[in-house]
Amino acid sequence: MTSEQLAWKIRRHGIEMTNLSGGSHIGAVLSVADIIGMLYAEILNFDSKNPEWHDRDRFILSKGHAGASIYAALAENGFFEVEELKTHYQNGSRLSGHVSHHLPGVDFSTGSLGHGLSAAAGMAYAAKKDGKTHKVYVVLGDGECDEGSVWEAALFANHFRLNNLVAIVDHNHMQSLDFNENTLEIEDFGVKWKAFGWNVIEINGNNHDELREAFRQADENSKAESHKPTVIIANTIKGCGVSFMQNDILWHYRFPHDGWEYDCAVNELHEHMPEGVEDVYTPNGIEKPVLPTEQDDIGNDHTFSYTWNTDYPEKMRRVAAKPGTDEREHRL
Ligand SMILES: Cc1ncc(C[n+]2csc(CCOP(=O)(O)OP(=O)(O)O)c2C)c(N)n1
Ligand SMILES: [Mg+2]
Repeated sequence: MTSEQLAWKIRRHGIEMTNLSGGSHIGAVLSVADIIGMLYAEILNFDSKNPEWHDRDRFILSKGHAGASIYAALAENGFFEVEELKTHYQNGSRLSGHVSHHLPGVDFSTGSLGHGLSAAAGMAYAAKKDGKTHKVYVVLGDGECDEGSVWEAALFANHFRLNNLVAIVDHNHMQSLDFNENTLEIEDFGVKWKAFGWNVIEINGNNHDELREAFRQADENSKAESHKPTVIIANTIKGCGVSFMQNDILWHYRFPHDGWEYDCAVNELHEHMPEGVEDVYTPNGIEKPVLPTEQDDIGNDHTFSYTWNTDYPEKMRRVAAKPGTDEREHRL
């Protein structure tokens, strides 16, 4: 499966899983889908039939609230049945809302932000001590980088020259309740990582060519004399792939409800479905989608009151009338 196909499947599963469960964090799942798609399609060394294989690359999704993304990637790679994804967030399910290491293929439980880089640095340190050549990859949220423990781990990784460690920051400029710049100023982000001794690569994290090239460069870096760890600052769009969820803080916690929210999200994904992909839930999209009305609270950026009441209902009618139209916008 290509990285684009896997990223699309992660998005489609994410919509279904959050719709079925009433679970949160779909914006965070859509934001990170391309990064996870690339990692599981092309970068990580693993064996789904032998998840404990000692020489596998280690992976930690430190922004563990986006657990649906990793569950989808693991199921699509044969760690467990795709059917089990429907149990996400249900009582007794192995697929808890936040990432659980009780699942095959998961190396570390996350959800309490700020711990993944420390654990990854420890794994990378241990691998070096043991003379092992596998790598350690960790994905962090940018809001998560407000946690002091992230920077302590960053110092540690540089001090011990952990060139077998690659951190990827999903830099969508948002956290749970607001934009990062309104919460705690963290720019100039790349300069900060560099000052902590890391190689820094900055890319568009929703672009697969740029992601592929960044991981290739990170691999080159790991062989360089300096022995520095590498961070990939992946500039992304929170909610990427569903226009009315993009850059709207509402979709950090809200799930796609039955009706126009679910129908329009599915049909928007279908407009950009890569060749060779099958949608196991709605193979042809939704033929007669419920559309939003003027009264529906849609397409509104809920961060600022002056950005509410945008023209999404009208926009969606146009998209429905003209398949293939891409009306996505980037806030920045
Ligand atoms: C230690 C801790 N504090 C608070 C939370 C609640 N929380 C869940 S997601 C989130 C926002 C995270 O933002 P970011 O890291 O930027 O991730 P994004 O969803 O934007 O990808 C917060 C504060 C948490 N999970 N852990
Ligand atoms: Mg964020």
